[in-house]
Amino acid sequence: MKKIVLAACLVPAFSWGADLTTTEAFNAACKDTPPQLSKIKDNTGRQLFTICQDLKTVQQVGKWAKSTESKYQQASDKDYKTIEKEVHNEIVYVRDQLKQARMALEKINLKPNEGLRVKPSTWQTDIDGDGKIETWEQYFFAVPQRGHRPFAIHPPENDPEYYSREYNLDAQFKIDQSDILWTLAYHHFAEGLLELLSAYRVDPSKQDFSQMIYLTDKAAVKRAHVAIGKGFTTSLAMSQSVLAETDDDDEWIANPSQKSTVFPIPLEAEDFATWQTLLKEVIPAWKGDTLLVPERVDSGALADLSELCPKDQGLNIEKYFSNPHKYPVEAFMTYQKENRLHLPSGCEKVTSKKPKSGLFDFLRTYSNKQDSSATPGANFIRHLYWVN
Ligand SMILES: [Ca+2]
Ligand SMILES: [Ca+2]
Repeated sequence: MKKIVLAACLVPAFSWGADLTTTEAFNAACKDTPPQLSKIKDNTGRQLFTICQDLKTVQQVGKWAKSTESKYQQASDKDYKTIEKEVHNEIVYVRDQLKQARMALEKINLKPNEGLRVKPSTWQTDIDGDGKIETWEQYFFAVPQRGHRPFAIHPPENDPEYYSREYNLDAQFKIDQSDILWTLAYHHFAEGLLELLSAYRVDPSKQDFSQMIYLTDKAAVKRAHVAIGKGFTTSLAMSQSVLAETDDDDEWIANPSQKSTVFPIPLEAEDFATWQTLLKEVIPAWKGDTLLVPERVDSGALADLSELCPKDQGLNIEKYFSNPHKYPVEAFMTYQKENRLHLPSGCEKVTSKKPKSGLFDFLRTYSNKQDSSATPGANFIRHLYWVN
């Protein structure tokens, strides 16, 4: 979440020269930025709009989470319907807010020197609306130290020493078009995920567990498919844009020859190659141009996917999203019976026009490489959350 939020809030600026490198500039900028995207006419304003719009979303979620936490802990079974509705409404709200920021980002095409200089550790605000800025709020947007680290998720820390040790509190950089694409890809993914969540509702009073989660908005599933697809193509365009950069000027995400960067994960040429190869498999599979036919494997995460569809068929992801299950849990519940996920609406015969995707081949080769040695590029997928 923090990752998406940082991505979301990455874009700032003042055409009159006030960069977002102090808390005062940040607060003033978000106070002055018009809330309507239609009133904004230039790239500086759009960068600013995105960052302030995402800040507002983060604050709304923070406040909502704080106000509902104790209420939900005390809730009884009969309150469940109300809670379910409130959570659904919050998902829809956040989706619509993110959409505004995404639309601003899509309009940005930065020329040299139009990008803002930003220092995220100075973006300090009261996120949960209790009138205080606690340590976790102070450093919510701060950038972790650059270096290789294991992936970890933990609740926000409130210890100032943790931030001085693990974070680069001096990190600042100048936004360029690659960074806009980096941020945009996260917005597409987040919007797609929220579209998907918004499409389903939960009815715990259902006796049949497999029907507890049910589809109510088929069009939202389609929109989710489109948004996530745009996330993949934007991510590929971003990797190409980063590799094409020849300057080395206070970078955010950087190619191997750029040394002036505060991006938390160092990326080598092999990482870019792995990333692009992966996306070049994922994009046609996502669009339904290739079909997913898992390799038979004996162990590991892919073993459970040995079969998605009947013999000689593969999963067409696009088709599945166009005609999604009314009760998605059923797909898993029938797994025991059919010995594969129950995805009849997405299965299709493999033909020369709809060939088998190379995605599972790639993933198997990749995971073998990762097991056998510390090959450069082999750790890349672990860092995907930083490069979307
Ligand atoms: Ca607070
Ligand atoms: Ca750059």
